[in-house]
Amino acid sequence: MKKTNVILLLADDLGYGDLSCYGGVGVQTPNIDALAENGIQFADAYSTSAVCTPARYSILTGEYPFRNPNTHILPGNAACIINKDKGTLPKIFKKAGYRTAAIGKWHLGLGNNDLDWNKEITCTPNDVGFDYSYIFPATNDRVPCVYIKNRNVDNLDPNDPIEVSYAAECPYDDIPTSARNPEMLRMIHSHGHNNSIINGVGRIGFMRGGEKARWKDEDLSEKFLSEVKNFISESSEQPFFIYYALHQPHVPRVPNPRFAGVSGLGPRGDVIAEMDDYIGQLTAYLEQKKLLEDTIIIFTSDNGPVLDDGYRDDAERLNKIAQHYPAGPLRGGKYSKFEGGARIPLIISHKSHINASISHAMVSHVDFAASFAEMLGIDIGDWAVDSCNHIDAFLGKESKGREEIFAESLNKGYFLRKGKWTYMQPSDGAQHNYTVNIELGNSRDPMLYNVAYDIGQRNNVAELHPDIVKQMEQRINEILGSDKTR
Ligand code: NG6
Ligand code: CA
Repeated sequence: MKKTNVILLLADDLGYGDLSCYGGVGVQTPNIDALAENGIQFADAYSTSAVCTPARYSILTGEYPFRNPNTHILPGNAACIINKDKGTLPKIFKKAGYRTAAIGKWHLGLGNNDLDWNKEITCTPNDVGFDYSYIFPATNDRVPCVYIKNRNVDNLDPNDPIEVSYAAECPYDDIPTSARNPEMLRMIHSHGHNNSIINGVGRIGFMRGGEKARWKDEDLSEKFLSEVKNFISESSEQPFFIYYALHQPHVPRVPNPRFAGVSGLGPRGDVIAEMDDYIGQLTAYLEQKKLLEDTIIIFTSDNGPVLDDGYRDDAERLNKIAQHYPAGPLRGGKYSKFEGGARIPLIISHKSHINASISHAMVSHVDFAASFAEMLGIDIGDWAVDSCNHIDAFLGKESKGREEIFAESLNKGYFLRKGKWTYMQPSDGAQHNYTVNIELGNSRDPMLYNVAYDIGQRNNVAELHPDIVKQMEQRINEILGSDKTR
């Protein structure tokens, strides 16, 4: 019998309160809700970081981000931070005979410090365990705004080579920038995002050339889904694993015109509706191919939500009017050490195999590697040193997950959850980031919350429980000083 296919859908900056099945007010995500109707919806699932690159690093390697000093938000021309000989999630699937693909956002770097966009790229997803890849390099707000197919920029005209720079000043005097050509902008930045103008939107970084290869934000969803469908249709002989990294609702939020205005929440709500629609199309395609019952679909997000992440797209005002709180009941959001930073939605769906339920098992993205290895009967040896097998919790056969959750905020502040307690290490640094309007969870005093009944982290009870504070602090240091936690 052919093994069960796995599709891992990873949204970008989608919050714990952004789905209707998670109780999100003012949003409708019927297709994602339908996944939950055939699956387990996790209430206590976490990524390992409140920002993207480190969170994705853990999903793919089964390691906490602190083990790799390069796990910070990468520029679009960064080198690949996953070593070629590292054990990875896709390699586990490959060992078990799967075809593997990475489609969508990458943001883990490309090349080996030798990146030339006009040549074959020496390190791409294809070097870390994927048979096929169709990605954009970093984020949708960072240059270069092109697709990479396996090892090359797709649709590159050799007579129009690409140059990319992340210098503070624009090194090219013949390209449009937000400073020089504000008349070309159709979306105004609130912070950053004032370098190259691509498709009417200011980006981070400068890019010259590659006109024909540039994506249109409006077309990203269609392009990625068609790549996913092609990969599925070419995989009839073998089971497949697809890492499908959606770009929504990360900024800039530019939906296809079909979705403009549909949500009433402005572009952020519209791109969530767009994402949901494409997930519905994916499910319909699997059903049509008679593959839905042979495919585990995982839906999750890399980190918590943000409203104003650098463009004036009216998200704050419209969400407030609709009383839509992207982080749901959680405090903080993207970048933060509060729960809103790394507690994320997670749904694992497998039609006809899983009875729908809500799970309170504590689970972490870092465990995908060891858990799927167990499911596939693969010995991971000394790979994925922080990844533990919780496949039964993931598939709803067990109500208990991990003993502890360990994750980091933007500037590598750490928090540890054990049972009902979430402890946040003291740190210097701003308490509030006023540009994104998020509480960062930095405090010179230790913070301890009983999240079982104070999910919104309103009562810091550290002073009442010095013994627990001490144990939690010790455990964080033990983890940070260890070679492995598995
Ligand atoms: C920040 C960007 C933000 C976003 C983030 C990465 C500015 C002012 N802000 O530096 O817009 O791109 O990086 O997001 O440039 S992530 O989800 O990929 O981690
Ligand atoms: Ca993200």
